[in-house]
Formats: sequence, C-alpha cells, structure tokens
Amino acid sequence: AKAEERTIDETAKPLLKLSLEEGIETVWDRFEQQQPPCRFCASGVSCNRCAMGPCRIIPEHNRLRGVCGADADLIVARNLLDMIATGAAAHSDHGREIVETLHKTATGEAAGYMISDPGKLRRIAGEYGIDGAGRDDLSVAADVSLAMLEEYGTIKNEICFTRRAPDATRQVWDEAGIMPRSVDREIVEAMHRVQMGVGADYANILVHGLRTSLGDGWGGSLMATDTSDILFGTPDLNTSHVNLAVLKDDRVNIALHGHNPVLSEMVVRAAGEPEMLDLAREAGADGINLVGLCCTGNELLMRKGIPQAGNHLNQELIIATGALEVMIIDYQCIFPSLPRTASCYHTRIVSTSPKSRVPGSLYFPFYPESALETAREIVRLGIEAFPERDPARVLIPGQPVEAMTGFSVEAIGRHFGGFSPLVDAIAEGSVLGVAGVVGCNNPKVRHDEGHVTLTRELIRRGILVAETGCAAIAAGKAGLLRPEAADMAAPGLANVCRAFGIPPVLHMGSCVDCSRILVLAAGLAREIGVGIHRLPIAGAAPEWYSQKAVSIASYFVASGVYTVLGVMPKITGSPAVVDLLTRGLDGLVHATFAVEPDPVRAADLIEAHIKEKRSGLGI
Ligand code: BF8
Repeated sequence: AKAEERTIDETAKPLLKLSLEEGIETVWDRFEQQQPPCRFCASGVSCNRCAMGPCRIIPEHNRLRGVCGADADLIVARNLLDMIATGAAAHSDHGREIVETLHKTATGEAAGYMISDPGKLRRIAGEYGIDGAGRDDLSVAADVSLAMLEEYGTIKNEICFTRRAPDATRQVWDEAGIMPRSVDREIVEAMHRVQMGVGADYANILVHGLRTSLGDGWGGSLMATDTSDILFGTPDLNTSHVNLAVLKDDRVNIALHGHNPVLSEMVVRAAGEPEMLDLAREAGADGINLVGLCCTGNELLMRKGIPQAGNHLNQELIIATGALEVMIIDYQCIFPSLPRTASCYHTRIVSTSPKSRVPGSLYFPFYPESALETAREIVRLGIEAFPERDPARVLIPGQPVEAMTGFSVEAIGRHFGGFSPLVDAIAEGSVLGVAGVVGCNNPKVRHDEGHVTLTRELIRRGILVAETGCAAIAAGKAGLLRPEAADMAAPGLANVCRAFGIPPVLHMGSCVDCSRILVLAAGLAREIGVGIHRLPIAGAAPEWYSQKAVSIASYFVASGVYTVLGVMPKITGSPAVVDLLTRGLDGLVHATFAVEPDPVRAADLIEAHIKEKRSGLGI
C-alpha cells in the first residue's frame, strides 16, 4: 500500500515513502506479508496450549472439540484470559521495578534517585496507615515501598488502592467475587486456569480475567504511576512538542523508547551535564537532543516536557530519518527487528533490561545502583556516533506541533480548583461527559486515524477526552492537545476549556497511567456520591494491539466503564463469549465491551451511552 494509505501522520508519510523506495522493511510490509491470516486463529478457536494438540474448531467438518474435549467457548475464553494475564503481568512487573527502586532509594542503595514528591509519598503512607510524623522522607519511603511490595503477593485479601474506588463500586466487586486479592496471585491463578483441565466454564474463566485486570488497574499500574510520581515528580501542566520533526539536524539525537522511566530519567540527567555538552561540541554537534517514543516518551513528556517523537508505528520511521544516533530501549512494544532497521544507518540500538535482551543491539544492563553511570556511557555512545551520520541521508520532515500535557489527577484538581467545577459543568450540560481514549497503534487501522477521528468526533459533541499512551501521542500530532483545539469542540466544552486555558483533550500520561483515569473517575463518582458505573463516562481503544490494552479495557469495564474497541479481539469463534462480553457483563459489573471499527459510529455509541447515564442521574 502507498504511504498515504498507511498513515495520517504528515511527518511519517515522507519517511514511509522513503522506506518503500529504499526497501527498508517496516511493520506495514510485514503485516501485508502475513495476509491472509489463519481464520481459526483470528476467531480464537485454535488452541496450542498442550502437547495433545494443536487443535482447531471447524464446525463445518464436525471438529467441535479439541483433543482434551474443550469446545469453542472454552478455547476462546482461555485464550482471552491468557491475554489479560499477560498484559496485567507486563504492567505490574514494570510497577514492581519502580517500587523496588523506591525501596533501594530509601535504603541508600540507589544513590542517584531522590524523593521528588514528598507530599504524595506522605499521602500514600496515610492510605497504608503508616505513621510518618517526625520521620524523614526516606524512612517513610522504606515503609511505603515495603507495603507496596507486599501488594504483589503475600497473604492478603485486597489491594490497598482499591479503597480509592467509591463504596458502591467496591460493593459490585464484592458481590461479583472479583475484588483482587493481590497482584501476582490473580495473575498466577490465571496461568493456573489456562492449564488444560482446570475448569470448563467459559464464563467463570472470563470473570477471573476481570479480577486479574483489576489487580493491574488498581494495583500494579497504579503503583507504577504513583511510585514514579514520588520518585520523579507528579506531572503538572507544561507545553512541549510532538512528532518526528522534534529531531534536530545539528544535534546528537537520542530517542528513549519503551515504558519504564527509571533509566530514562537518569539519561535526562546525564545528557544535561556540562561535560556531555562539551563532548558533543567536540564531535561537531550543537548539543544533545533527547526525544521520547511511546510510553517512556510519555513519562518524560508529562514530567519533564521532553519532546515526544511519536507512537508505536513511528518507531522504525524515526530511524529512517537518518538523524538518530541512539535509540535506548527498555521493554514492551519494541519491535524485535529494530536492529535490522538500524543496520541500514549509523543508529545504535541500546538495550538495557536483563529481561528484554535484543540480538543486534548493544547491551548496557541497567541497575538502579549504577544508573547514572550507565546513562552517561550511553550518552557518550551517542556522541561518538554523531560523526558517522551521513548528512546526505538525513530527512526530518515538517514542523513539530505544540502540545500541552501533564494532566495528572493532582494537576487537574489544582487547575480546576477541585473536582466540583468539572462536576458542575457536567451537571449543567456544558460538558456532556468524559471519555478515556487510550491504547496503541495497529497496522490493521490506518495509523492514527482511529484515534484522531474518534477524538475529534467526541469533542465536537461536547465530550471532554482524557487520553494516554499512543492515543495521546496521535492527538498531539493532530494538534488536539493545544488549547486552540477548543475551537473544534462544542460551544459548552469550548467555553470551559477557554475559561481554564486547557485543550479539550487531556494528556494523562503513559499506559500505566490509565490508572490516573480510574482515580479521576473515582474522584468524580465520590463527588456525586455514586458508583463509577453511574457516571456519564466511557472508554475507547480505537487502534489497540497489545495484551496490555486488553487488560486495560477489562479493568475499565470491571470498574463500570463502558468501553468501545476499534479492533475485533479474537473471540468471534464463540458467540457465547461475544454475548457475555457485549451484554452479559452488564448484569455483573454494570458495564460491557463493544466493538466498532468505524470511529464515527464509535462516537455515536459513546454519546448514546453518556446520554443514557446522564438521564439515569437526572441531569
Ligand atoms: O503501553 S499504547 S503501543 S506504547 S501498549 Fe505500547 Fe499500546 Fe503504545 Fe505504551 Ni500502551
């Protein structure tokens, strides 16, 4: 397909064109090579879990059960539970590493780190019942981090942060039997349940998926968010730039890609040291330019205003600019083939995580104890690569777009003066409701089109949009994170935005920061005095691909938030599973999933849902 058919990102198009001309393979080429996909796998009715198989359900050939006896419903449900557990594990293990870093900071083992938001540390200490009076921050941090580590898996019956949810929502969880007991426990039980011969009831298996996802949203992800805030600062409103044009042709360009801010924060510090600037000048550059990609990029954008180069499907194209010296990767959403792409250029791929080794990359193992020194080594590597850049091959297309970000729940509260002005605006109808638009890119959808079209449609209808992950980056590239984007919103929403000087689309952070959306929803629900399921809010993931996104969508729904997916999950082989997820869950958690690939129709669904919830509240 032509570049224009693959993306709506104007800075991506010339690079995609170049990749097609020069034969630089991208995700879109591999996607086309993989067509047509196996129709059994696509509908979820293939099972490759045990050695009696692999099996496929083919009703027209009378193959109705796998060798073990599992029918289509069970196979689809087990496959979906596997996806949820994988996603929950990815978020939560990332969270654990940050909590461990907080603990090492408290004990003095990780000397480069510090407590950047002591107020938040002490608020959380209060939630755990830890007495901080008369004690210094580090000693409080030691207790808080140990309490958080216990959330992962000792003998417990609930995760502390689930208490942030309103009572009515907690009651729904209790009655449904899905109150998460501990983060790891639910994930391990999910893995147990996908072993052959553990349960044959598809509904019971899927309900455990909801419980596992709640352990992610209100547990692992929320700890990742809050601990990152304690260590690196809680985001506040700031203005920066987005798209591939944030690269600079006269600087050493270093991209930070992945998810975990523990290393990238140190790279920011190292790159700002005067000796590094001197070294860069000696190498012929005007300085060092750090840019972000994906969610590590979102973490840095939110807290430090570091420019954001792009989202998931931009990760190969940034190399094709010919102007990237180093791409530092940690983990998650990183194409395994990046070193192949980089081999066409002078770009170095630097892997940093012992659990995410990538052949063809340079490996600089990163540990909190020696973080700053490792960061310095990597920055020096970038400086050394600069003279190898071939200026004739440099293509940095277009201009960066301005974006206002930093909308943590704390920043929103401060900026609005508490939740009540937002609740008032919703009650009087100037803001119709709130929608969380989140998740990835997927080559099944024209890059960014799902996110941008849906977001435009929602604000046009007066719905305030909260975004995270690659969705937020897409919005930024499209100019929707500028306060002037209020001009594209319905008059009531536009007035609210202008009064507060904000855009109608709030960038709330990385994917683990979808937990911020939960906390915001909980805050609004408490303000009104209802469960989350009664709020005029909705979720959407127009271009999702990742298991992590499945976990997010599941904890949105389990928390009472109707959620519309733009890409069909692999469940259509079981009409019973489809019916449970799109209708039956309403009886359990008062929310359901919907699937709608057309973003305008998805906006119709969300608007109708929000109006229904408004009338339920009598507003
Ligand atoms: O965790 S939105 S493609 S980068 S999975 Fe990945 Fe999806 Fe992007 Fe962030 Ni989230």
